Amino acid sequence: MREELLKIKQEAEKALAAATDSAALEQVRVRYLGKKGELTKVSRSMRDIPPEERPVIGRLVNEVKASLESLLEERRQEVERAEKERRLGAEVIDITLPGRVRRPGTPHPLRATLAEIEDVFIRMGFQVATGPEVETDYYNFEALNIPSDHPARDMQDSFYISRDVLLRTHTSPVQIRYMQAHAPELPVKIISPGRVYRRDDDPTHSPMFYQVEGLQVDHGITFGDLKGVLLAWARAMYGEGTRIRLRPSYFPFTEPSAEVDVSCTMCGGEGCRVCKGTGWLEVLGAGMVHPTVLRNGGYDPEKVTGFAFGMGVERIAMLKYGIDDIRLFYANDIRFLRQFGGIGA
Ligand code: FA5
Repeated sequence: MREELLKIKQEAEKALAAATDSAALEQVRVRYLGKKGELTKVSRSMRDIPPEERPVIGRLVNEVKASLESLLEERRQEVERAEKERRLGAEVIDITLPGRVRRPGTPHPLRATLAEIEDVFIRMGFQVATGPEVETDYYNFEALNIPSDHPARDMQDSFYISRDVLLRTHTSPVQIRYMQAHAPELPVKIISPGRVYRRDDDPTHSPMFYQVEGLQVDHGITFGDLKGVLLAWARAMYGEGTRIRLRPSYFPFTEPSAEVDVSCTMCGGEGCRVCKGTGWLEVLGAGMVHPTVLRNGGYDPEKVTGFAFGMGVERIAMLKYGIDDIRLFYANDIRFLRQFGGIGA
């Protein structure tokens, strides 16, 4: 029995010395000190030996057990230290790597363009007014001198909610709403930015887009005032050398009416691909407020005159940034959006 115990002790010591990781150590522990391990087996067979030898063998079993346990603990500490060193050695920390920077958001190019447009007009003394996107037929068409059988309605194919309610096709209804709310106050001098909707969908036309309306009504407002305001805006927006050109056009709510072109922002008027060789880019519609519209707004066209204009914000942003597809504004592609301003760009 004694020999057997010493043999177990020697074997276990050898196995402990040979184990080089925690898993191997655990195997050795189970094999010799576990519930079904070699030492336990010896303790169990105590009843087979003569009673007088039991205390001696019992003590020896306990000694072997204590010695193996303390050796196991020693080895465990050594092995864990070695394992930790191996891990640290394999894990190379490069302290020269740049940190992970959290990118701040950037303003959306349309928001940035809108803010710039608003800024220029605010500096010229215009106030910002808004109106609803869900509009009545009366404000969107009738009050603007576009009766239901008027062919001009075809140019603004609309989304109807009911027979008399629709998503507004332009920001011009704000002209009427504002005048009705403020007549007979003078001057009326507002811009009105906002979303508008049409049944359009191609690389340069979106079903939802932004416009900025402008309206100035006062005693003695002339076409010259309109031209001066638009020229000042174009120069603030696109640079001092910018020129504008007005071409006769037609809108039911202005008379006379004009399409306003800006000298090409890409070639400066020489003629290029963007302006299709003409040197000019069409950016907005404008004109002198029609007497009927003034009357519908609550003003006397015999006493006051006014001008109005409406510009497409996407168009202006596309020209400013050289963007050739309007759908990029709404696709939410972070690679596109990150290119505009901000620290994260
Ligand atoms: C109007 O909407 C008039 N209300 C503008 C106006 C106001 C004229 C006041 C006179 C006085 P028009 O339909 O041309 O006009 O649209 C104005 C601008 O909106 C266009 O020059 C264009 O830049 C933009 N636009 C029109 N349809 C779309 C579309 N589907 N997607 C993007 N921009 C558009």
